[in-house]
Amino acid sequence: MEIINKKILVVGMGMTGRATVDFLVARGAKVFFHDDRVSLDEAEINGAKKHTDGFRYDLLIPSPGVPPWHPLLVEAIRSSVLVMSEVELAFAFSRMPIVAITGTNGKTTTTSLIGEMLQAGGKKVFIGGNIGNPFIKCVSEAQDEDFAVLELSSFQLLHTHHFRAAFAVMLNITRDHTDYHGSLEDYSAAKGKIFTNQRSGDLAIINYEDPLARVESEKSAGTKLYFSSHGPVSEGIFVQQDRLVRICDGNVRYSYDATLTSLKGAHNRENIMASILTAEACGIDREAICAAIGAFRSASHRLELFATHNGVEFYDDSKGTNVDATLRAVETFSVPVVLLMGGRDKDGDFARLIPILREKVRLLILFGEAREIIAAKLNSAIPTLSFPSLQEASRASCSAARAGEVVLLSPACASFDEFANYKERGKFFQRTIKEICYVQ
Ligand code: UMA
Repeated sequence: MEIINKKILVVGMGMTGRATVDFLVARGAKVFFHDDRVSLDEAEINGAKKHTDGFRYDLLIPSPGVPPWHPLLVEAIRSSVLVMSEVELAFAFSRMPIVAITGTNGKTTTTSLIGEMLQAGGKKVFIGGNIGNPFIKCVSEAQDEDFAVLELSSFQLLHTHHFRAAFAVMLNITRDHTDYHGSLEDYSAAKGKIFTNQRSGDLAIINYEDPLARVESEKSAGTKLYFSSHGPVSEGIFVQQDRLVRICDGNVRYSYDATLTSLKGAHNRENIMASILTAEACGIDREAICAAIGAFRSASHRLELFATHNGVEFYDDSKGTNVDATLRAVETFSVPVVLLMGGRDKDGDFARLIPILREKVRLLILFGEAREIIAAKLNSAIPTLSFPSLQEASRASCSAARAGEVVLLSPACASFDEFANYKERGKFFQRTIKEICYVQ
């Protein structure tokens, strides 16, 4: 791809936009930037000039968080200007096989675990993408890694054209980000782009139990392997009691011990199975795979047990930003739960939670902008308290929880009404709970 002297507009000056500007400026492009943040008043950032209305450019690169209905994107597409994501740009310059992971939930855990399995098997890897390390940084450097392992969001896949993953993992597709994509169908189609350019010889790894994942995988011309937490698959891996049973050429070949892991929940078994299939395909032996599973610890803000006080366990699942994630988090507990849910709604189908809330949750504490929307959709299904802020909700959870119960923050909503991102929300929750429990 030729970029010298090309006029390129980069929209959004967050982590992705800045890394993209650095890459393009270093390669001789004429780079311009736009950001809607009013506080950002620099005329130039890292060699890119501020974009002015009416300016004509050859290529537009939107940051992942910039929605497809942003006026600059709409105008670019109307005037037939090429729009591509930073992932597509990086792909054009990449030289190593790509392992790409997408799905509504479990992406970060699976990406990290695959990365650790490959490292345990002696491979050098770049781990990046939505996990918080833009892919473009990888192609800006020496590219001496054996694999690039990329967590990809629907936002990053939407504006890809030629992007091709030698190994593509689809964990699950449930309703999320409809405020951005417009509909579940468009969200699903964006995720499905992970398969679009796969060729024979490439590998697609798919959750057999997820109907949308299977539909999208039809876009792949590669070999298909399946994982299932319910029953046998024709090729791949499935759960049978405490074993993960590997099926090759239609026959049981060997199995892995499913109890090796410290990760909780059926959803994490799915993440582990997807990782095993990927690591095996990348040439990693079973010993290294098992060592990585045993050593792996869940990342911060994902069902993270961070405090125990007066017999109550406190979990931070701030990364649970959609209904399905919250459902999976609540499912993992066998003791009564005091659940904190709320934030900014993304058109969540909260009514889906009613059966699991009735079964597992003794008290629901709603907070933030979405609290009334959620309450209306749940229609008084279980005892509920409601507060404007997470701070008030956290205090109420401490007073209400009894010994032997769990307090769980799993918001099913975005954090942006009160916080910059889910990490800040999780840190705030942990700090608040610790202050109440230990300092009071
Ligand atoms: N901006 C605009 N106009 C808009 C939207 C944003 O100008 O309409 C500007 C903002 O003012 C800001 C910049 O764009 O200056 C932010 O860009 P961004 O939101 O794309 O954020 P980045 O810092 O580039 O981070 C992005 C991903 N963010 C999103 O997808 C929202 C990060 O994923 C990712 O780690 C990073 O790229 C590196 O690849 C975060 C995320 O929340 C963790 N992802 C979603 C999720 O996991 O559910 C998809």
